[in-house]
Amino acid sequence: MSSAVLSLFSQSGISNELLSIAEKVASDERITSGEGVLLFQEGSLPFLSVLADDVRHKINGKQVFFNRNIHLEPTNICVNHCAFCSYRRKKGEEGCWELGIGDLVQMAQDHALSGITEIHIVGGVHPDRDVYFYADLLREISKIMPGVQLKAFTAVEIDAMCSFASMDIKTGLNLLKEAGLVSLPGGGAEIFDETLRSKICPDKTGSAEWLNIHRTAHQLGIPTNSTMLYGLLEDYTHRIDHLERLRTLQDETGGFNAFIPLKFRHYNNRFSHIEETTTLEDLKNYAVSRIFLDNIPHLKAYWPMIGKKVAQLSLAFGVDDLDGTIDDTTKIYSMAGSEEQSPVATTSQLIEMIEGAGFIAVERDTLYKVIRSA
Ligand code: V47
Ligand code: SF4
Repeated sequence: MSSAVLSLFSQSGISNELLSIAEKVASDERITSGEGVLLFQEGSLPFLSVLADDVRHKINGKQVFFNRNIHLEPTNICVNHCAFCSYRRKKGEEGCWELGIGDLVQMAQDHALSGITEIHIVGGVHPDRDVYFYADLLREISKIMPGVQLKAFTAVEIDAMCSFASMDIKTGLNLLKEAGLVSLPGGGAEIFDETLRSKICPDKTGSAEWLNIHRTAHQLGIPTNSTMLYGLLEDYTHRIDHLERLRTLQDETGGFNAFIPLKFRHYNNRFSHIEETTTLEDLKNYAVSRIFLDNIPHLKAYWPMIGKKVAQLSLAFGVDDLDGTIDDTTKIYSMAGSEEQSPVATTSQLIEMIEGAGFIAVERDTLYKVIRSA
């Protein structure tokens, strides 16, 4: 951020506190939790956009990443009862599914010629499926698609599948790594504040254990993503507390590739009475996340959750990654009411979204190795 921009800020009548945050960001100084909360409370959208763009520029320049991927969702049968979930079903209930290894391998095979570089695998916590089952699944997919990277299983699924096999997390992650696991997705983090967590997902893996599973993955050389579910009961101090816990772990391990804010979608779940956040709030949340998480390289707008239009807008608020082509292979967000009811994006659509916003489109693999830059 140039000194001209800083002097414009100082002439614009913003408070000394906000000006001091802008100066810190300009000189690569980390902001405190209190300053993060203040940005949420008092930062105007144009102000936040300038600061977030400054941070994204220093880390990623004008590059915006995307990849070619599909999702596999082995089952929506789940032992947990997260109150925000529109997707979970009980065994035998209408609308439940449980796909076997053969079905899932066939679904992967159906995309073998489409040029995908990643398969993202997440689902419910099925009571009868342990880490050996999922290692077999990874092994079978790797056999037929050896060049495709497998980003699979939230920390919540890892926790349960290892415990069902009476295996510790480190041994379980090593088994999955040997079977082809390349990275963990960021799901299951929800909101780390323990009081809120007990209200929205009481039986899920706790916050400390979620962080510990990611720490163990990083120590084993498995990079991971991170998420935050927002727009559900929390206030700004809870969001900053969540970001602070991620920033602290990242200082320790450096293993997080990306942070993905997940907007609460309210269709057909136990929190349907809660209004969804506004687009303004979503953009503010991207910007403050970018400014606060100075040590996580990528900020992703997951378009099947937020919609393509807002995903494109978010590029002006620090976002540098739009995720992938998806090819209509995920149901989590369509079942929760996203405007993207059959999420598909061609590579040319993603490139148009990125270039249309004035950035350079870069196709990446799961680990952010550049495949192709426009
Ligand atoms: O953990 C479930 C969230 C997550 C709702 O790592 C909901 O690249 C909002 O983590 N409203 C799973 N959110 C999805 C996920 C993810 C998605 C895309 C990319 C990556 C990545 C990770 O979905 C769950 C939960 O936080 N979720 N229901 C809902 N109604
Ligand atoms: Fe199960 Fe995941 Fe839904 Fe929670 S969010 S009920 S863990 S499928």
